[in-house]
Amino acid sequence: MRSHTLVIAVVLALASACRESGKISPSPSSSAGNEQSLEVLKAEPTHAPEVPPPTRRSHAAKVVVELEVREVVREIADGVKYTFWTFGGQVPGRFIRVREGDTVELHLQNHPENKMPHNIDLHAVTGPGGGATSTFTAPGHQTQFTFTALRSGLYVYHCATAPVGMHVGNGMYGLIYVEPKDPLPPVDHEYYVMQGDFYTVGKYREKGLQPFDMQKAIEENPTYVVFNGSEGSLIGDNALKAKVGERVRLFVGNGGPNLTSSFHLIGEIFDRVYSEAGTKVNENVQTTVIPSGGAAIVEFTAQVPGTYILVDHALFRAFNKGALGMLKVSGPESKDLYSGREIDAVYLGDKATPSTALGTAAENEAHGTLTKEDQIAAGRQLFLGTCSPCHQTEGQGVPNAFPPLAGSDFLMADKLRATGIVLNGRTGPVTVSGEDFNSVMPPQSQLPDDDIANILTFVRNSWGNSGDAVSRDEVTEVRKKTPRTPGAAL
Ligand code: HEC
Ligand SMILES: [Cu+2]
Repeated sequence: MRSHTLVIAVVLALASACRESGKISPSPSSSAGNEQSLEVLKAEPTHAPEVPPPTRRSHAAKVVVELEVREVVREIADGVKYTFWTFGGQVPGRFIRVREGDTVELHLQNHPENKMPHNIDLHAVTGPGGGATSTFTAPGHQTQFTFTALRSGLYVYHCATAPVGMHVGNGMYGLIYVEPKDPLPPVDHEYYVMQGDFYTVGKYREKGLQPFDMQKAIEENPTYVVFNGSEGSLIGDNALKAKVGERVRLFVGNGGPNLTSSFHLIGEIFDRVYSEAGTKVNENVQTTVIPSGGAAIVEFTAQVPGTYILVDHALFRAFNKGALGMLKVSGPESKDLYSGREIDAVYLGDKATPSTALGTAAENEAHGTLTKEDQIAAGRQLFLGTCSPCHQTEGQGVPNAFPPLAGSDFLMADKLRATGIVLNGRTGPVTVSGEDFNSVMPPQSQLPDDDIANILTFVRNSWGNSGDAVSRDEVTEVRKKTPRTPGAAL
């Protein structure tokens, strides 16, 4: 079986070696390089999660790579904007693919609208600074240097302009893959995923344009840890896709600037991992460590249909800072391998049903046009992620354990008291619509004030409840007046 597959792989590789790659096209450029006789090609680096196709070359070439630095405002989470510094307009930077032995002529362009100087250090370079010293580039300027890709592997590149941590922390990193002369076997899908940690002045999911927080960065206390530059980058319609039986290769990088990733795909085992993106293969790995400024290549075959969740298995990063993505596998069930139904909601929370409600509510609040309907829509999504595990999706609660919110006289009697319960939790006997409970609700004060206002507006206007909206200002007031219980978030 194994050798059979191998034979097919070799035949495919040989066949494709005879074809020209669609993504790399010849270029007339003939600037300085080591060997004038080399064929000159222009690389077409891709945005994540796409990966350029294999070079399908059996000889070295001179590859011209152009990277344009852009400083752009984009969403890091629903309704939360951030000024990213990027190689190519998105985080992570564009994926560059060359072949071992290639001469790479790298052009770095710093867009005239940018405010900062930038440069590039590619870990694939052998030479001082990895190119950084040759590429210091002011806005509106362009620099270039040439290197030989001596060693195969998947390498991080990043900006190395002072303050280096800040340039990297704003998203200035990407991956360059130097294909080995003897290439990896072809697979059905190759994807590009890169983790990064971000530091904002506002707390997690606090809306609006959020400035970089130098102190949090120095303390290595990120507000966001995300794949591919935002919380939503691999969620819902943006999920990675594969069919049952298909082989998947993930090129995974970690830009940092601070955290090491415990990269894990819930419900899969990586049957092959090139740990630290080196040449050695490890087999049957559950979670692979990816250091800041490092990478890994992981491979597996999709066998059971459903939604698989990519996480940093340092789990507060996944569930409270955004380090969560999806791979959707479609195709026939194989009950012998897995009997059950989909269990998305357990891990996905409010990501299970992606919506733009949070962004819309934030936008309308900023413009002073927030309606009760906006709040209810945003609150519905947040409730799923935050409250429904205990109070249940229809607010019906669980007898003797979790009191109902549906038709709750206790909830509706006093909205500021209810706000205080969400912020500070509650413990001790309580009677809700004639039923007695005596348990513990943990404080939810990690949520920003507008999110709490939206959740309360939703629960107070759902499942038979009807009441007025709760405003962000009311939540802010209650937060100020009531001290946090020990251990709760501020
Ligand atoms: C980990 C489980 C858990 C989570 C999560 C949780 N609660 Fe509760 N909640 C409880 C328990 C248990 C009680 C009863 C506490 C007691 O006995 O004093 C309660 C009580 C309440 C009450 C007062 C009683 C009632 O039913 O009216 C309200 C209001 C409430 N929760 C709202 C929320 C909201 C809104 C969220 C989401 C932001 C939430 N809770 C998240 C467990 C939870
Ligand atoms: Cu920079």
